[in-house]
Amino acid sequence: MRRIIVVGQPNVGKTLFSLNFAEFLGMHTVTINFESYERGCSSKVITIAEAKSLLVSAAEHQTLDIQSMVLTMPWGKSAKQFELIDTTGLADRIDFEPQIRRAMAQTLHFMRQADVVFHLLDCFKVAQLGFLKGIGEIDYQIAQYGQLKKGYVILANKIDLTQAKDGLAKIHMEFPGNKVIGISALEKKGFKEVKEIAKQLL
Ligand SMILES: Nc1nc2c(ncn2[C@@H]2O[C@H](COP(=O)(O)OP(=O)(O)O)[C@@H](O)[C@H]2O)c(=O)[nH]1
Ligand SMILES: [Mg+2]
Repeated sequence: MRRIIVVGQPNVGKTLFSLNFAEFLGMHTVTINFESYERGCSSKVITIAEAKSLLVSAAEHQTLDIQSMVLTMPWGKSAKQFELIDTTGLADRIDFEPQIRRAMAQTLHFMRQADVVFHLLDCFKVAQLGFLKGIGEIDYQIAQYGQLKKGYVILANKIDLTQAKDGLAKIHMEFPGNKVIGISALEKKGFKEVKEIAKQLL
């Protein structure tokens, strides 16, 4: 089964994107498989609404497990299954917490195994801080690594917030030659385009 991995800095909206994209594809209840160095593997059947209240947070590093779901994409007259993998945020600095360091290493491990990389950036943050501070060294590294994959797409998130469009323009300038889609994980904006590109890449 093909795998799409969702990566980016902490708090860019990876978990909200993953759950709302699952909902956009028609899921109401999902089985989430959790995997971490400390806790091993487990899985949970949960409604998307419950998962959002449990797993999405304004606090950094809410996601310390690899959280994957098997989703279905319409495929001609039938359907195609793929895995969508939500990850721990990658940051420039080396974290003080060993648990966070291990979770980041696990993100890198899963990124190696993925076919397609969805790289989330925060348009609002880039608009506010400028690209020097809003885009991390880690983001340029992810972009470089993404070129080696079957598919690499930048999802410029939080486009619903005021001034975020300035951030989107800056992201387009910083990553020329890459596919960039402006999205709102919160309002499911841009999801139709994300679905179309996912269909091409899977
Ligand atoms: N306004 C807005 N907020 C968002 C959007 N996506 C995520 N958020 C918020 O950003 C915070 C971090 O989201 P989360 O999905 O947990 O980020 P993660 O750490 O990358 O998984 C939460 O408070 C979300 O509600 C978006 O598209 N628009
Ligand atoms: Mg998360």
